[in-house]
Amino acid sequence: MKVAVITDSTAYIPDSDRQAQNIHMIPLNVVFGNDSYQEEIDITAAEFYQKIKEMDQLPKTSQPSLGLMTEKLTELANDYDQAIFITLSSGISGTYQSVVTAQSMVEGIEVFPFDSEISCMAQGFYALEAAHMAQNGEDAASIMNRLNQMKETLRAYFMVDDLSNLHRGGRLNGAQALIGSVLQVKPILHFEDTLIVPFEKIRTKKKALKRIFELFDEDAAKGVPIRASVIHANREEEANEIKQQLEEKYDNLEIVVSYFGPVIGTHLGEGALGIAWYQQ
Ligand code: MYR
Repeated sequence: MKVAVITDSTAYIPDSDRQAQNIHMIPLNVVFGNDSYQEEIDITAAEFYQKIKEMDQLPKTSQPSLGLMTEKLTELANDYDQAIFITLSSGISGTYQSVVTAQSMVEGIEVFPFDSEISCMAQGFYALEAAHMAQNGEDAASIMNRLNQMKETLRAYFMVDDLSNLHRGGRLNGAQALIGSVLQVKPILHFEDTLIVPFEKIRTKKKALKRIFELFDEDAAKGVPIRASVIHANREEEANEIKQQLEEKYDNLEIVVSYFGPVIGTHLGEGALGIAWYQQ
């Protein structure tokens, strides 16, 4: 069985790693007025954060077209028997549902949609693991089993500088818990049942980060091997410092810095920061 691994662009796996691991990618779009850009292809994260400083109107985002998906899957059918398609959370984008639709439209390849119920490098962890297993000759069923097993320990917490982008884009659930103080608090956010919800209401970014460290410690202190990512929206220096701090504290940790690219950055805004991890 030859298994292809595809993920959407919001996993933000750098192109060189995608090439090296043979991970296929379908881009989501970021739309400025009448101009639509396929992220990671037409626009980089750095260009995006520069562009939003120059524009007075915020961009919008859209999922990949069904046509693009069926075209890609049809192309993969030439070389592969099965395809695992790992998407961002079905609660924040229609991408997963489109894969489910595309699955019945293509012939010659068995498609396995996987709802990561998260996004960014946390989603990337699933794609990297799937690619590693596919290279070792595992079939789609055993890869799907492993991905579901990973879900049990995968955790991600993040915070934004300003909640209004998330709120405006309709991606913040349970916002009533924050009413009265929406713009003053720095809540820690996380995913619950595919949706973004506040995890804890905290007043300052410093305290929120300290709390995320405590949550991380609940798992890392057990001594089990942890794979993690610090994810930032144009805050690379800060992300590198956090990575270094965690590396100095734990020797059971494999950690990388990753980023919130254009599509996710549209909803979180510049300055967002998060940590995602799972027990290997
Ligand atoms: C679309 O237009 O289909 C894409 C919508 C993307 C919404 C993104 C909301 C923020 C996600 C934060 C992920 C944090 C992961 C650690």
